[in-house]
Amino acid sequence: MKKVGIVMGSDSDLPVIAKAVDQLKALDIPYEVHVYSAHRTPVQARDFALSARENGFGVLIAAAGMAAHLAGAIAANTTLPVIGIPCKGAVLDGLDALLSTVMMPSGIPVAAVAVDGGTNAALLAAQILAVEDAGLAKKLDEKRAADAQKVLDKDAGILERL
Ligand code: RP5
Repeated sequence: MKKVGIVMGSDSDLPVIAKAVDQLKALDIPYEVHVYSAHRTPVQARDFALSARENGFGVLIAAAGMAAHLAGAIAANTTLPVIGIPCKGAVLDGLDALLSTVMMPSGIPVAAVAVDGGTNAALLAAQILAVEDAGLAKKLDEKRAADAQKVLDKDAGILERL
């Protein structure tokens, strides 16, 4: 199976990345994690993106906060699918990172998930890999069914809680 490459702009983004890693582990998807910043280590971020396809990655996740250019900078240097996670910062509640991540110029797409959306980033990466992987697609179907059942169980018990 192709690997998922996860890059965060700072280790302060780790709580968001942990959610993505947990989800990838639950689906037995191989991954690598790196701290590369679009601003503080632009050469390493660029080199990682440029070599990602030949290094066995199938999809990349990039998480950053504030002026969150990481996902865009990664996407500029690869045609692998790139999923951006805008991370909540101290000042603007993640709106800064959300807009920085999602407002990409035509020609360089980034698939942005919600602010701090580590779980969905991993699930979207899994769905991309599952296009060519029937076993992974089955696991995703089973997870959807299990998640739906949890909601149905809550529905069945909701009156008792009122
Ligand atoms: C961004 O700036 C990082 O992705 C992080 O979300 C934010 C703050 O970084 P630190 O100052 O905590 O290293 O580049």
